[in-house]
Amino acid sequence: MGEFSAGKSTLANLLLGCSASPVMATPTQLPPIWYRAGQGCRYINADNKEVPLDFARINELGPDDAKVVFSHLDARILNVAEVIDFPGSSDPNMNFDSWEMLFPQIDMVFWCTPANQAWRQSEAALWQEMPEKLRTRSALLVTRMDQVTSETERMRLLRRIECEAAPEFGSVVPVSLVGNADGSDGGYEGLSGVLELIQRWCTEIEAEARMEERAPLDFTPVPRPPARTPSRPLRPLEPGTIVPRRVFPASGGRS
Ligand SMILES: Nc1nc2c(ncn2[C@@H]2O[C@H](COP(=O)(O)OP(=O)(O)O)[C@@H](O)[C@H]2O)c(=O)[nH]1
Ligand SMILES: [Mg+2]
Repeated sequence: MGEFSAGKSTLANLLLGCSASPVMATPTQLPPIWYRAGQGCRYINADNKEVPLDFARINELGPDDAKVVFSHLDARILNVAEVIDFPGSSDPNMNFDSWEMLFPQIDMVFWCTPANQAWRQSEAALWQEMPEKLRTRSALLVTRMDQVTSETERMRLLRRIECEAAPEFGSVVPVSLVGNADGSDGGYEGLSGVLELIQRWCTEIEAEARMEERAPLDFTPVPRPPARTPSRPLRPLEPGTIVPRRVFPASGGRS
């Protein structure tokens, strides 16, 4: 998630290991694209019906045509986590209702903010409105760090983000999503940090799912077998039938 041109599709492609998501130079109004393992592509139209789609023609979908596009791919990451590439949150034509429809399905969020205009008021305002469940496992990725050339500028930017945005996220990761052949981390600053977060959160989510699978505690009383009733009714005892051992009749006494 994030605003236009923040690097969302570039990140999706890096995670998927292919150029699946259209990386755009101009604002477009693509619907959320949900990548899943397998083959084929379809979208959910305004009437909630599934319609087959030739992914190459995704640009032809108008903003109100599709609530979400499901694109099935053969990518390693999709065996552990599905990836949703959201449209820019700053798009005035954005259909927020179709976003909200997806929220219950989302386990972790990477919010991309570009270093040159990082964490604008509009982003902060929208993030505040996100449900708590989405914010629990979330990271702010400060993209385009390769374009911040001076160390002073870098320190100043990250200090500001630390104050203004870090408390709202689980993590803040400065990243560069365009490769730099001689750089460490495969040239993509911060990418290994993103992969570690995904791995850690997947492990947590699996552990939570296992706990939920366990039989719930049941506090209803366990039924007891019925009390044994004598086969014939007991006769009432005659007085004096039972003499306590240590009590002797007053007349006789012990010799
Ligand atoms: N230099 C640099 N360019 C980036 C980075 N991330 C994205 N871009 C470029 O920003 C443009 C928009 O990226 P895109 O992924 O389409 O942004 P989206 O609108 O958030 O999906 C593309 O030209 C990308 O190559 C980055 O970390 N560094
Ligand atoms: Mg995009």
